[in-house]
Amino acid sequence: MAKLPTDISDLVKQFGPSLHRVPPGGWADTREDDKLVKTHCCFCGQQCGIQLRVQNNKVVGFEPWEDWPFNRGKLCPKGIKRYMQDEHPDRLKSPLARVEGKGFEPIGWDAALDRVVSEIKRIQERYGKDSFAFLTGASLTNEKAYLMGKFARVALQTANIDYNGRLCMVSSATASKKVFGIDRSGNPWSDIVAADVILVAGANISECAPITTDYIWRARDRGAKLIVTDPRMTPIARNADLYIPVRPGGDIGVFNGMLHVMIKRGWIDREYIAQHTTGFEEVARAVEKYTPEFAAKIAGVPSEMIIRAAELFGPAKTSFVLHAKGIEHHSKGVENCIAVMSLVLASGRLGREGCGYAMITGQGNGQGAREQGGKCDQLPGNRDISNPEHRKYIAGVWGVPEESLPQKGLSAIPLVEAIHEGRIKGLISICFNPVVSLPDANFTREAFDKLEFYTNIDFFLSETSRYADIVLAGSLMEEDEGTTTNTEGRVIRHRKVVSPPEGAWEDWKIICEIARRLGHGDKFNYSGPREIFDELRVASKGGVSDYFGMTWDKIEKNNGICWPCPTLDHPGTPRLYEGGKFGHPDGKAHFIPVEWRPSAEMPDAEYPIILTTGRVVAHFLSGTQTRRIGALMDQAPEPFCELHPVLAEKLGIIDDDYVKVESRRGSVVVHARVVKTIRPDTVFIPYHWPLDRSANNLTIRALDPQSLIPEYKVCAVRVFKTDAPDDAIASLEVQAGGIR
Ligand SMILES: Nc1nc2c(c(=O)[nH]1)N[C@H]1C(S)=C(S)[C@@H](COP(=O)(O)OP(=O)(O)OC[C@H]3O[C@@H](n4cnc5c(=O)[nH]c(N)nc54)[C@H](O)[C@@H]3O)O[C@H]1N2
Ligand SMILES: Nc1nc2c(c(=O)[nH]1)N[C@H]1C(S)=C(S)[C@@H](COP(=O)(O)OP(=O)(O)OC[C@H]3O[C@@H](n4cnc5c(=O)[nH]c(N)nc54)[C@H](O)[C@@H]3O)O[C@H]1N2
Ligand code: SF4
Ligand SMILES: [Mo]
Repeated sequence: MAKLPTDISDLVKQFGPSLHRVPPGGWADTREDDKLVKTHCCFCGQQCGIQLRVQNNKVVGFEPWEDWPFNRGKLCPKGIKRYMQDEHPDRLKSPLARVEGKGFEPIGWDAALDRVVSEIKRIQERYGKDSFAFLTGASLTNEKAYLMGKFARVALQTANIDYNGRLCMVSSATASKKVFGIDRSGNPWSDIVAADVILVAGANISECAPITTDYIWRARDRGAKLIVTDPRMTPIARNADLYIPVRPGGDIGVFNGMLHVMIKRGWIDREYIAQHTTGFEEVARAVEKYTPEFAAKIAGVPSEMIIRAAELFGPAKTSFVLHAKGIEHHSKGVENCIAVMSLVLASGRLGREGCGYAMITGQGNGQGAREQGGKCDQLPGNRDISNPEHRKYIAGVWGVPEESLPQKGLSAIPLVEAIHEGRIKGLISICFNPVVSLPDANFTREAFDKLEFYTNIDFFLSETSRYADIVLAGSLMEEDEGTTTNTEGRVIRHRKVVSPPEGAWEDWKIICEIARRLGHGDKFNYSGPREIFDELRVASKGGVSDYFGMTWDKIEKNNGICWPCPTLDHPGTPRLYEGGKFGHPDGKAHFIPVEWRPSAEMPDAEYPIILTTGRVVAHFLSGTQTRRIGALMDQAPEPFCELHPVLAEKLGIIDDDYVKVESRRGSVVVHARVVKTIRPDTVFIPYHWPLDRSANNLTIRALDPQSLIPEYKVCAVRVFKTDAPDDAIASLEVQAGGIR
């Protein structure tokens, strides 16, 4: 037997010096056609820096980008595996046309675009401009998001444009505007590290904002206390000083109860409140009845927990609140956010180091996309489409008469309802997979079946693309250049890493070409995203989210710039509300009283269990991208139903059994996962899967009346043990996208 080496130098002798001889400049320089490009992850709102490895115009791997300040080289499993999308065999490399009885067949661009344009014209002439709608997405760069808003209003002239951020950021955005006058997280993430107490409300930080975990750990290293509210003991909750297993929909109990105790014990900043806010007395009156005992009944937790939360948060010197969908995906999502914002405001701890709040941005450009005009009620610069002054300004930038700009149209769910009712006949969509992601999926599928014409721009054939008459082959993030605005409100540069494969086009080119064929070429005559950005800067000038003082070069030189940045010599604004200056015309923050009310569908004798839905770390949103990556599917191959051993025993279910989960709208059959980390009155299913495994077969189309976000986090279900579905394996294969 060969003698084993006893130290490293022996190893080197045995295997040769190449083991540790790195060529000058690193391995990347060993081949001329091999380079690393510094850019950002395409997935979540953390927008981590990453280096993509390119060989022969192909993305073949990645390296960490350790100098990018936000994530300092760290990545989550999705960031690590994202490069596997690029050369995926499912990648669309040509437009496709539906041929009756045959499925899809590739067709040329000219024929595809001709068909799209003639159908838009036919439907709009026959049924009116608004009968053709547009759904866009927040994974698009700022440049593309801006272009989509302009395209809908100038080329399609439809009021009915909305975006998938409607399912995501609108409750926090509405609340933040109402309370602080600005729709953005208040602070840079570095402020989390300097906080003495951190309250995480309804956010599965470790799985959904994984890099934020590192900021919280760094605060913990300084001795910071952590409070987490979530019906499930998520990984971050396991490390909390106080974990509050709130009943889904019960958060106002926790927040109003905490404020009640804070007022009683004198843990509020009366001077700050007097100087910088309005409306506190009304809120104080409203929370008077939220004694810990009363609040505890609403929250479904012991009153001691609410008192303890107030004791930790109330007297702290510095504090930070982070919230996400757990409190936002409700028919009272806006009120939930307002209630937690009241805690921040009453403490007077915001607008300075270690003091503030963040609504964690979900999608990669969740922040920027809504600012640039993808929402039915907004024009670029976070302007209001109903405000005559705002309309006039944007009409001027676009060179069209103000009267030609459509008014506010339908938001995403009412838009799909209008399709179902036959009021909307045609649809174009980009960067949105509603058949998987909208609530009440059976209803959504019926609606898409009714469209006279539907075209979709994607780089994979998504479940929604399957309803299209024409599918247009668009581009991946790394196949184009532009900017996104991360969860801190920081605008960052995405590099063009490779060109789209032959036969696919950059998204912006597709849209500009459709606009040209519709007769609006003069307004869409761009040489590329840089030129679009320059127009966007002007369009945002003077708006709340002012990008005018940014250029791509300046953004790059500064590792990103936070808006507002009104002039070229302005450094940007990482921290809002310094010195107690808020976004409302009176310069103050506005307290707003909120009362708890039940969710739209509460459990009853027929459907006695609460279903809540959400995510797992390995998959992204509707899964179109991550279900195609074998390494991520290995980590999370299929959905499951999490339930507590007490509930499982009552239902005669053991771990790994197949269970049928049924609501008034539909059902799914999935494996049971019996865990002690969930409330016994609640079950949880992640929603990244389609068809018979889709959590959205079960969810309800109830909306928050202000933000119009769906209530994904509460509906009533029943659960029982069942046999394996006949096609369990086949169905998994379909869901993986066919080919891995
Ligand atoms: N891995 C992964 N990361 C992602 C995404 C992804 O798809 N996958 N998507 C990105 C996007 S777009 C978004 S919006 C974010 C979402 O990020 P999160 O909001 O953190 O994720 P969710 O899983 O939707 O919900 C968070 C938690 O809310 C809890 N919850 C449910 N009901 C309630 C309630 O009534 N009150 C409270 N307090 N908590 C409740 C759930 O148990 C869950 O743990 O993640 C982003 N990051
Ligand atoms: N039950 C339940 N449902 C939910 C949620 C929940 O918690 N529970 N969460 C909701 C939330 S927060 C969100 S954000 C939504 C998300 O829901 P969707 O927005 O529908 O999900 P995505 O998977 O992002 O869909 C985007 C599609 O666009 C494509 N795409 C991505 N980037 C680009 C691009 O740059 N160009 C082009 N042309 N195409 C692109 C992808 O391939 C994919 O097919 O889901 C919502 N649905
Ligand atoms: S998915 Fe989010 S946390 Fe993960 S690497 Fe990408 S940007 Fe970072
Ligand atoms: Mo989201």
